[in-house]
Amino acid sequence: MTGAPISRGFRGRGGGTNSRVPPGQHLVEDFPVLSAGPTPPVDLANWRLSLDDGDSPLAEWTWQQFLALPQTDLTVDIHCVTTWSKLDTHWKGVSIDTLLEAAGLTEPPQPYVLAHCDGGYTTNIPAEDLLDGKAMIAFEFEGEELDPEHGGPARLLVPHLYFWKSAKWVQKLQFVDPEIPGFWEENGYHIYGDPWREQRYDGD
Ligand SMILES: Nc1nc2c(c(=O)[nH]1)N[C@H]1C(S)=C(S)[C@@H](COP(=O)(O)O)O[C@H]1N2
Ligand SMILES: [Mo]
Repeated sequence: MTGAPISRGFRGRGGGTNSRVPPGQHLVEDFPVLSAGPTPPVDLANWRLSLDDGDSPLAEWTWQQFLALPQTDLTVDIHCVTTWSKLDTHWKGVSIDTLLEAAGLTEPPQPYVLAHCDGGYTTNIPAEDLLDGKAMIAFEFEGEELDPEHGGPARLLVPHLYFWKSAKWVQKLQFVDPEIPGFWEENGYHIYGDPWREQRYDGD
C-alpha cells in the first residue's frame, strides 16, 4: 500500500496498548534511571523553587510554601528518547497553571521556558506546553515521595514530550524569548521533542 501513512486515530481503533506506544518505543515495567550527573543530596530546608522573567525574579517558594499550594494528580504515559515507554504512571504535584496563578500571573511573561536544575542540567520547553494541566512540578510518584534518583524532592513533569524535558531536581523556571536550548538540545537532540512525531534528534 502506498500513500498517506495510517493516522493515529485509525491505528488506535483496536484499543489495546499499542495505540499508546509512539513509533520506535517499547514498553517497560520497571522505571529506568537516566541522569547526566550524580543525584544531588535532598536538602528541604534550603530547597527553593523560583519563577524568573528573564533575569528578574517573579516568585519564589520554600518547600513548606510549595506544599501549601493546591495539588493535582496526573496519570500519564511517559516516553524516553532511549526508546522505553511506561504507561499509566501516577504523579502528584503542583501544576504550572497553579504556580503562575500563585505568582499573580494570568499568562506566561515570555513564550519559552528554560528549566534549571540542582546540578546544572537545563532543558527548554515552549511555555504553552506547560499550561492547561499539561505539566506539573511533581513530588510524589505512585503514592510515595519522589525517589531522589528520579528527581526528588521535586521534578518537572511534561509527559507529552520525551522524558528528557521532565527536568529532575528542578529549581527554577526561567521565562525567555527567544528560546534557549538546554543541555540535550545543545547536544544534538530535538528542540521540541514530540514522541508521536519521533522528534529525537535535531533535524527529525
Ligand atoms: N536534572 C536532570 N534532569 C533530567 C535528566 C538529568 O540528567 N538531569 N535526565 C533526563 C532524561 S534524559 C530522562 S529520560 C529523564 C529520566 O528520568 P528518570 O531517571 O526518573 O527515569 O530525566 C530527565 N531529566
Ligand atoms: Mo532520556
